[in-house]
Amino acid sequence: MPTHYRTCNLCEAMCGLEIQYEGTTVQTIKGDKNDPLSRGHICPKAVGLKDIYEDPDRLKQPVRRRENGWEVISWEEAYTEVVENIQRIQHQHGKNAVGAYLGNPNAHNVGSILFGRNLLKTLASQNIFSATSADQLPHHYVSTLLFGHMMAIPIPDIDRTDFFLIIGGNPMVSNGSLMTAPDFPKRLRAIQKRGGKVVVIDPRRTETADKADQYIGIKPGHDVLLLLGMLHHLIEKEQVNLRHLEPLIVNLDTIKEIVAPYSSERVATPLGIKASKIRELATEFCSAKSAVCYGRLGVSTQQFGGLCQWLIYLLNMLSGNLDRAGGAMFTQPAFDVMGLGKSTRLNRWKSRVRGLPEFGGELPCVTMAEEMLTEGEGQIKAMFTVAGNPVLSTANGKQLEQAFEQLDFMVSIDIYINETTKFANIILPPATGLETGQYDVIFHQLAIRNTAKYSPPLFEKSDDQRYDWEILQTLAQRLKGEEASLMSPEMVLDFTLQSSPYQLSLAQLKEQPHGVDLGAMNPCLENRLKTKEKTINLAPNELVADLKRVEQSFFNASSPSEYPLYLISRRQLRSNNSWMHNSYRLVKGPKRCTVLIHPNDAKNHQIEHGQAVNVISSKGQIQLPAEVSDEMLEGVVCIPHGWGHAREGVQLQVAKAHAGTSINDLTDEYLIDELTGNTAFSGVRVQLEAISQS
Ligand SMILES: Nc1nc2c(c(=O)[nH]1)N[C@H]1C(S)=C(S)[C@@H](COP(=O)(O)OP(=O)(O)OC[C@H]3O[C@@H](n4cnc5c(=O)[nH]c(N)nc54)[C@H](O)[C@@H]3O)O[C@H]1N2
Ligand SMILES: Nc1nc2c(c(=O)[nH]1)N[C@H]1C(S)=C(S)[C@@H](COP(=O)(O)OP(=O)(O)OC[C@H]3O[C@@H](n4cnc5c(=O)[nH]c(N)nc54)[C@H](O)[C@@H]3O)O[C@H]1N2
Ligand code: SF4
Ligand SMILES: [Mo]
Repeated sequence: MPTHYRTCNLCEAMCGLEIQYEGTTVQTIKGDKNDPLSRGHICPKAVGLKDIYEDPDRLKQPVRRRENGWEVISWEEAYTEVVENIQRIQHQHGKNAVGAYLGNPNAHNVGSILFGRNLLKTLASQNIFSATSADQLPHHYVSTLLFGHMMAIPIPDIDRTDFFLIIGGNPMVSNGSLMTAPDFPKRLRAIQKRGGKVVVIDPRRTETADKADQYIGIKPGHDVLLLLGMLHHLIEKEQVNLRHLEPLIVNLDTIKEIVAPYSSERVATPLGIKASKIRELATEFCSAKSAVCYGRLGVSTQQFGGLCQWLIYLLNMLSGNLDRAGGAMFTQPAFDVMGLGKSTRLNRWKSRVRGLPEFGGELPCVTMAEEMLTEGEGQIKAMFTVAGNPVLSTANGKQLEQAFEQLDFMVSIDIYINETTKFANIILPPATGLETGQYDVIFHQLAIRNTAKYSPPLFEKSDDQRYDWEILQTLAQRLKGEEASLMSPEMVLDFTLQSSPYQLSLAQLKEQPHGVDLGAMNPCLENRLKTKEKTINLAPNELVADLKRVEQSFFNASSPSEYPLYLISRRQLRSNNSWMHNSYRLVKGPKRCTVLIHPNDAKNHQIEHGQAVNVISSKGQIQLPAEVSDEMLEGVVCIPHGWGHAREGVQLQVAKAHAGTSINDLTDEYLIDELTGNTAFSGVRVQLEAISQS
């Protein structure tokens, strides 16, 4: 049977796959043992690639919404209708009247990464949104202020570290994020085998915490206090050790001043973690041979996301662990996105209704619905959604449904008729997954080891299908009235790879189907620093000023809330955000869309394991089964995101039969990190109500 090797494009882990197939049928999908990064690891989602390829609900031709249902139309008809409507609305209401939302799969798609910007440039709208501001915007923000580029994100060197401090990440399930680390379970064990230590800080004793050496429970949104307390101890004990960063560092004295009020004793009370424990953690971190603090989704999607990432960068820098083996390091990928553009720009405009700041050409996605619903000049009248499902993925999805419903025109580039795309007038479906060529432009940049790999399409797309990049290019060209360009992603890839220091070519990569190993990360800070002055300002004004919110939130008396519990989210091994629940083998088994409740909270509310409960926030309420579990910190409940497929008009047969409910019907578009505008999914206040069993 013929065998095909490729990289899985579903999550950030970039696992190498070995696929056996006959004709156009996939027989088996296994891990590729010869992939230098993933070394044979895969997760249960990999077989989802076969299910997506074969999915009868997947769209292959454009469709138009009519009063009595969807009709298949030709590409020509679809493009013409889209271009006419977008131009009509631009002429009537101006460029800002056309908005766009870009979802997560764009980051996994080489064509969309290389060609998607052309459409955005053509639209020239200030109303561009993406999943970035429901996810990792705080990382980009802090990287821009400290290192001069949104992609200058230091990656934990977990293959060499002696102390791995994980705050708000669950890589045993997520397989790592802003840390492409396939085969995380083995890599974690390897740290322990070589005598290192892994510590997890999380409101839930997660799958990662279970495998760690130490777990510390924390109240959602309180991490900023822990980090300030740790830095305070580090500075007080004169453990600052800048090593080779010394000549580059500016404003260390300011850091000493601003951290001074946050002794472990002072932060301990609002934080709910003993002062001695905070000091111990700081001491262990500083005295380890090498150490790295890694903060991910749980400390990004919360009210102090920007501050948390800043303090984490500081902890790594001041303890001498930035740009050093076993610490936080910069990658040197063969395709270097930092080499392409200018340094990142921010704050060039503000959102019209709420005045939240732009970052890298985008506005926070929490402002999207209000920009559609609030009348006045600059109101959004038409939207593109590209590989995104914001109705399930962004805060207050119900409001977004109302907003999409009343648009003048909407286009979705997507493979499904789902909770978001059902509102589109026209859906343009791309070829996807096994039908595409792949080079992970973004995730090689964020990987714990430098490697390069190109995967050709396994199956040819049909003549009547289009790639994402072809759709994006065609729309951009027709909106501009230009001739079609002859460039393809492969051409850009080849050119860029050849001009990299590794001097690779696409042809060479094609000869190495398992990928090419370019070695461990190396110290390279001076090359990666993109600030104008070539220095690192430890204390940018924006970040320093934001500390006043810490004082207001934690050190002023607050009144008790009518919503006594905190809500957080969770990821599940067999889910991928909102869009893979149409694969039967990924959804079968016991119901997974449950609310986890600590036994004491369950007792207080007279809730039994398995009982249906209402979870209520100021934005709405949802009903789901309770799962009583001591893995929760008392006072915190937890619901997975990406469920809620029972909405009318969704054409996903399997997902509808395993619908669940959407956590984002509870989350609040006004609960944000005010500094960056990132959504705060963590820490939404809720109450529970047992539903009596009849
Ligand atoms: N409460 C809560 N909400 C969250 C999170 C959380 O932890 N808690 N996590 C947040 C995070 S980290 C993220 S990244 C966002 C994700 O938010 P989104 O990116 O908006 O949502 P996805 O579920 O990834 O939706 C992906 C869409 O792309 C389509 N698609 C899949 N493959 C392709 C393709 O090849 N081409 C095209 N054009 N379309 C394709 C799918 O059908 C689906 O409609 O959700 C965020 N929302
Ligand atoms: N199986 C699977 N894998 C995925 C995805 C998926 O949907 N399914 N999605 C992919 C995407 S888009 C992303 S961005 C990555 C994300 O990858 P991770 O960052 O690992 O994300 P999560 O697994 O959501 O882990 C976040 C953790 O933060 C904790 N947390 C919540 N609030 C707080 C808080 O206030 N403080 C602290 N300290 N912790 C908190 C949660 O309990 C959770 O354990 O995963 C990717 N991988
Ligand atoms: S961990 Fe991610 S990249 Fe690896 S097989 Fe699973 S979904 Fe694919
Ligand atoms: Mo994400």
